[in-house]
Amino acid sequence: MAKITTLGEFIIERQNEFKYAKGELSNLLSAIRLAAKVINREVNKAGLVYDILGAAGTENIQGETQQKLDVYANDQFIYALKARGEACAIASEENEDIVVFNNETSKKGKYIVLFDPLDGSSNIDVNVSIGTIFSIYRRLDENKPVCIEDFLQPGTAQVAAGYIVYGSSTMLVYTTGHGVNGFTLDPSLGTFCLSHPNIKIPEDGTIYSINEGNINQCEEGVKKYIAYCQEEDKATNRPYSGRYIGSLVADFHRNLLKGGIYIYPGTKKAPDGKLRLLYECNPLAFIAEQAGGKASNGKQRIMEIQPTKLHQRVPFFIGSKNMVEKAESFLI
Ligand code: AHM
Ligand code: MG
Repeated sequence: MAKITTLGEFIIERQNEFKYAKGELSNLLSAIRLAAKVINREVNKAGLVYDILGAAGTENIQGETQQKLDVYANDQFIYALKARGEACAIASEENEDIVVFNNETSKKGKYIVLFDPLDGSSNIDVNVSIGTIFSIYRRLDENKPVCIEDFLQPGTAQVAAGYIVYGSSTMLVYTTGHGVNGFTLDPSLGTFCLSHPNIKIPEDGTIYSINEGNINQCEEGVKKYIAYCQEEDKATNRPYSGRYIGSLVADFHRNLLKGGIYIYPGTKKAPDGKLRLLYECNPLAFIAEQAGGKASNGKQRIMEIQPTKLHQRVPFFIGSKNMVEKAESFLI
């Protein structure tokens, strides 16, 4: 039988790659994987337990209806991170402001964590893949109370980032800046096992992912790039295939493994697009770059954007290096 490497073993094996205290990252990731397993358990019951389905009757600060599972997943992340003491505060898509942990174990925590606890949650009720995205930073000054500035660091300052995709199987993919590795949850063991070591995104791909319903709302450059994707040209394998699940994590994950580009551009109605820089775009950009891909807002590298607010949105072009560069060449 082939030797299984669990996520826990892998983290310990690779902890020398982490430039700060070794156990800290291990504790943080251990909190995240525990929350992921608990969320996975609930996500898997979504079709069975009728009262998990449907709206919780509350709205998050962006005016979107929260699903019960969004709230549940958010709580699980907060409980797990608070219990370990490495994180002193978090920010989440589901909370308007940062949440500071004032318990004794967490006060001195050196890290802050941003996450989207359940992304693509409109897909929950229809049994389509959803995901969790997380991003970890070192706080700026341990001797000062944690504040919003700790969260407004550019993506280049991330110390680790990852996502969990709850799909036909559940996978956790993460990076600490030394490549990207993927782990599949073995439900019989309840353990994430290394299944995708050292993931590299193909430099070129043949998949484009965009909500084409919005195409008339997009700037000319985006329209022209999509027309380019659809054009016939044998030499460059065009037309490309359009694939859009409507769950960022799942769309990104497919393109990461197969090669492709995901685009959520600015539109007339929403010039900055829909996706949030801090807990959706930056973590996936870190993973894409570590896998050899690219992420941009069309003009600038995502990870170099200086954030100005917690829930900032940004146009997003991510995936295979040559595809992102080609898309950028159409934008003025
Ligand atoms: P959410 O964070 O409210 O779930 O929204 C983010 C999701 C992404 O997962 C997905 O790619 C996108 O919204 C789909 O949006 P649209 O329906 O406008 O194409
Ligand atoms: Mg989201």
